[in-house]
Amino acid sequence: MLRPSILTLFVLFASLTSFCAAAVPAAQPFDFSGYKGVLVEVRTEADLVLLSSISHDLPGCHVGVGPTEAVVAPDRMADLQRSGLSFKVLSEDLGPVMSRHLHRSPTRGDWDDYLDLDEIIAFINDLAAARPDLCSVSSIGTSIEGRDIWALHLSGTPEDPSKPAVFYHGLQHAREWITGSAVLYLANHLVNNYDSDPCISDLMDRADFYLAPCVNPDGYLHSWTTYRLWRKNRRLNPGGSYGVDLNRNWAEGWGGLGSSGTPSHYLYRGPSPFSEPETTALSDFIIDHPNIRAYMDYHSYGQLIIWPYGYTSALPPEPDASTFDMLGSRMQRLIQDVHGVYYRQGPVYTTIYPASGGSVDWVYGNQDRFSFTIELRPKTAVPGFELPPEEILPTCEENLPAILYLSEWATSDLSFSFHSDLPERLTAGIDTIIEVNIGAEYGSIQAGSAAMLYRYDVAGPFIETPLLDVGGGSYQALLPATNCTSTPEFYFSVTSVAGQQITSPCAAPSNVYTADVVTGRNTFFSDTLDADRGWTTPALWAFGQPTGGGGEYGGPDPTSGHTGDNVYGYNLDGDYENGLPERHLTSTPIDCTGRFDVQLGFWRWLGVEHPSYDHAYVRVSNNGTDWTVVWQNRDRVADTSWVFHEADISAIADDQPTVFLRWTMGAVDTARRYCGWNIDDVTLFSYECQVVRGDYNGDGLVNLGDFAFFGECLGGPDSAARPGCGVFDFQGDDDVDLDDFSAFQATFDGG
Ligand code: 0X9
Ligand code: ZN
Repeated sequence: MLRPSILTLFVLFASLTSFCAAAVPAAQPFDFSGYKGVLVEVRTEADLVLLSSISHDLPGCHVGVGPTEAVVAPDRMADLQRSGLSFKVLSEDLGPVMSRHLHRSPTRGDWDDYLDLDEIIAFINDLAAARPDLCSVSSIGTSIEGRDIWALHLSGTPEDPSKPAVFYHGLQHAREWITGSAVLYLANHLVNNYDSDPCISDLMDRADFYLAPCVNPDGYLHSWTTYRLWRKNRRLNPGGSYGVDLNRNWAEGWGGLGSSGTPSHYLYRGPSPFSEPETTALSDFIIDHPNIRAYMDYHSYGQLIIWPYGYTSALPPEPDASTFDMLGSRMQRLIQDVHGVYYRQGPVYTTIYPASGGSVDWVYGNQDRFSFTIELRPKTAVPGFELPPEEILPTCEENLPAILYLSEWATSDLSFSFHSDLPERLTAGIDTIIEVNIGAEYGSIQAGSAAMLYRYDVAGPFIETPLLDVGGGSYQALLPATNCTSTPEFYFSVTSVAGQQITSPCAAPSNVYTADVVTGRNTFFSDTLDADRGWTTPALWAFGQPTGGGGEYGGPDPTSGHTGDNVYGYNLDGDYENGLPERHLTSTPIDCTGRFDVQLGFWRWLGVEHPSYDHAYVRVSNNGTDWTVVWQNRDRVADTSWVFHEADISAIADDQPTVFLRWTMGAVDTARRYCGWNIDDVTLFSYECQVVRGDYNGDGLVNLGDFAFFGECLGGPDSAARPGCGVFDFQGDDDVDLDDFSAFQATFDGG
C-alpha cells in the first residue's frame, strides 16, 4: 500500500480544481439512485485528476493519494472500469441511504432519527420553555441567507461574565448530521439531570454553557432538501459555484495547507479570513465571552479527538501541549468506557491531515482557549456521513462523559488526574500507594488542603489523610493495608485559594471510588494446548506446530509453542492471506460458575498490520451467540517473541456455566501480509479474598500484629468499632466478643 508523505498529498489535493458536485438543481432532492460508492486506490496525482473527472463527488474524509472514496454516477461506471484505476465497490446503490431522511417514520422517538433544522430549533426552544430557570435561547448572528444561528445558554445561576464558561457547537459542516444530535443530547442531559445529579447541579451552578447545535443553518437545510452530501455554507461564489468551507475560513493560519483558493472546491477557504457571516458570528461570540475556557467543534466522521494545530505540524507550547494530551487521553478513555469504541487522538495535523483556517486553531492560537474537535462515528467511509439512525443514541451516549469531563475540568480552579488507573483491587495486608496529579490551570492550591478521605466500612466515618507532595503537581495517597472484611471507599479533595472545593469523583462523598480487597488469584482453568482441544478452526486456523514461516511484513511465525511444540495459529506455515474476512478460532465452553472477577490470560505471538488496514480480535461469549470484543489491535503488532496477554472478561464470564473464547483473524485489506495469531497456554483466573480469621492486618499471619486490634474490636457491633473487625468474628454472629477470643488464641501463630 502506498504511503506518501502527508505534505505532498495535501499540496496536491488543495491544488486540484474541480472536486465538487456538478451544479445541482435547487429545491429538488438530488437523486442518488444507482450511484455507487467506491473506494479507489489513488497512486499518483494523475490518478486523482482522472478520478475527479470520472466521479460525481469525492466526499470522503480522505481525498488524495491512498484509498479515496468516490461517488460515481451509473453512466460513468464503464469509464471507471476502463480507466485502469483499481477500486472496490463499497455501496451498489447510494439511493436509499441518501434519501433515508425523506422517509422518516412519523412516530419518531427520542434520538432515533435526525432532526431537521426546524426541529432542532424547536427542540432548544422546548427545553427553554420547560426550564426557563435553567435555559434561554438567543441568536448569535445570521447566516449568509439570513437565518439565525441559535445558541442555548444553560446555567443554574444567572449569566455572569465572571463565571467560567464553555462553548460547544455542531454542524459547521452541513452533512455531518450526527454532530447536531451530540450537542442537543448534552443540552438535554444537563437540563434533565440538574435536579437529581449533584455533579450536574454543581457544574451548572458554577458555569455558563453555550451550546449551538447548528452553526451552518443554510448548509444544513440544503443537505436535507437538496443535496445530502453538502459540506460548506451557501455563499454564491464568483463564477457561480456555491459555498465556503467554514472550517477553512477562520483567521489563524488561513490560506495554508489543506485548504483551497478555488471557489468550487470543497475546501474553499473564502476570499479572506472571516469573510463569512457564520464564522464572524462565532468568532465575535468567543471574543465577547472571554470567560469561555473550553471549546468543542463537533465534526464527523473518523472517531478522532483532535486539537491544535491543523495548519502547522508545530505543537502548542508547554505546558499546553501536555494539557491537550492529558485532556485528550482522558476523553478517549471515557468514550471507550461507554460502548468500547475507540477514538484516536492527537493534534489535527498529524492525526487527520493538515488543515488550515480551522476553528480550533483560531480559538486556541488567537484566543488562548482550550479547543477541540471530536470527529464522531462512524470510523470509515461506509456508512460515512450517513451514520444509521440506530447509532445516533450510542454515539451521543459515548460522547457525553467526555464532554462533561472537559466541562468539569475547564470550569474548576483545580482538577485531579491520575497517572494510572485507580486501583480496583487492594492486596490484603499491603499498603496501596496512589499517584495523584493536581492541575492548577485556573487557580492555586490552598496550603495543606489536598487530601484523600477513605473508609473501609461503609457505615463508618471517612478518615482524612493528607496527600504527600512529591513535586511538579504530583502527590501520593496511601491506603493502609487491610483485610478481606473491608469494603474500601475513597475520594480526593482539595480547596483553591479562591475557596472552591474540588473533589474526585465529583460531588463526593455522594460519589466515591471503591475497591475490592483480594488475597490472590485463583487459576481455575489452565490449558497448555499441547494436545488438540477440538476448538473450531475454520479457514487456515489450525492446531499444531508452527513452522516459522511468513513474515512478508513484521516477523515470521514462531517455530514452537510458548510451552511444548503446539499452538492454535492462523496459518501455521506463514502469513494470513490478503483480503481475508473475519475468521474465528472458537473454544469449547468453559465453566465459570461460582467464579467472580474472571480474567483471561494467554500467550500470543501475533503479527497484524495497523487497524486502518488489518484486524485481530479477542472476543468472549456466555452463550456462543453474542460476542463481546475484549481486545483488538490499536496499532500494528509485530511480535518476535511470546507475549503474555491479559484481558478482563468479568462482565461476560462471571458466574456463567458456558463461556466461549474466540480469537478472530481479519478482516484484512488487500496488501501487506503479517504472520497473524499464534496462541498458547490459555488460563482463566479469578481474584479472591480468603478471609483468615484473626488476621486483622491481612498479612496472612495471625500474630502480635493483629493482637492489639482485638481489644479495639471488642464491644461491637463490629461496624461501630473499627473497619475490618469482622475478621475477629470467629463465631459469625456479627459481633466480636469474648467468645471469639479463645478461637483467636487457638489460631495464634505466635511471633
Ligand atoms: O477537515 C475538517 O474540517 C475536519 N474534518 S471533516 O472530515 N469533518 O471535514 C477536521 C477539522 C480539523 N480542525 C481544524 N483544521 N482546525
Ligand atoms: Zn467536518
